[in-house]
Amino acid sequence: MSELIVHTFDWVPQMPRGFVRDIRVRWAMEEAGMPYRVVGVPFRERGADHFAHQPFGQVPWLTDGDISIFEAGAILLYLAERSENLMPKDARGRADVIQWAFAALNSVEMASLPWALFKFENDDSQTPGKKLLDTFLAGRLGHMEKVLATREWLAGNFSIADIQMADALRVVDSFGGLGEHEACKAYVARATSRPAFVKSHADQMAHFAKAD
Ligand SMILES: N[C@@H](CCC(=O)N[C@@H](CS)C(=O)NCC(=O)O)C(=O)O
Repeated sequence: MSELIVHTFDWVPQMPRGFVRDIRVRWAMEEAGMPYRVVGVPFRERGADHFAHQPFGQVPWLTDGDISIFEAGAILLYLAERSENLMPKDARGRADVIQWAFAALNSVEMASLPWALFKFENDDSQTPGKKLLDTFLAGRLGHMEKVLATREWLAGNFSIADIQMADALRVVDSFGGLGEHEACKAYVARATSRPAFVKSHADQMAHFAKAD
């Protein structure tokens, strides 16, 4: 493996700090004990080189020598192939992690992110569209509550599935949106008290503060 470099913005406004997606990549590499470096790319002026690595002009992307990979979920899978701290090697264990990693993105975050975007905008309107979103999220949380009431981590040991699921739920929790879902709240607290998360979060906050 060559040097792992995670690319994130050189600066972002206060609001998304602590939630910028490079945190998932940092968290995974910290859990795996993989050495890495963080490179900041311009937030305001996104050039052709940025789009060559990340076609939506977003962050993060990871480089590993001449391999460049975008989408936090894809990056986590890429890293997980290299560390059993992130995903087991056996077929059953891998399948379990992969299904939950996708569920985090495509079943839970699909509801939690749009819900959180309204919160980021301080929009507590009760339009029919917003009510639909509240109901959509409540449904997903209800199912996750049952799952998380019976297990510590989603797929046996802690894995990339937990990084994604905990991060997708954490943003809801930060706005008090987990409500009475005690198992979801306990899961987020458990995941975010891991030293790898604590360090990643502190490092991301310091990275953006440096450019203020
Ligand atoms: N699906 C992408 C989403 C990445 C994403 O939303 N990145 C945000 C930062 S958290 C971003 O770059 N926002 C700037 C923009 O969309 O212009 C991933 O998971 O990597």
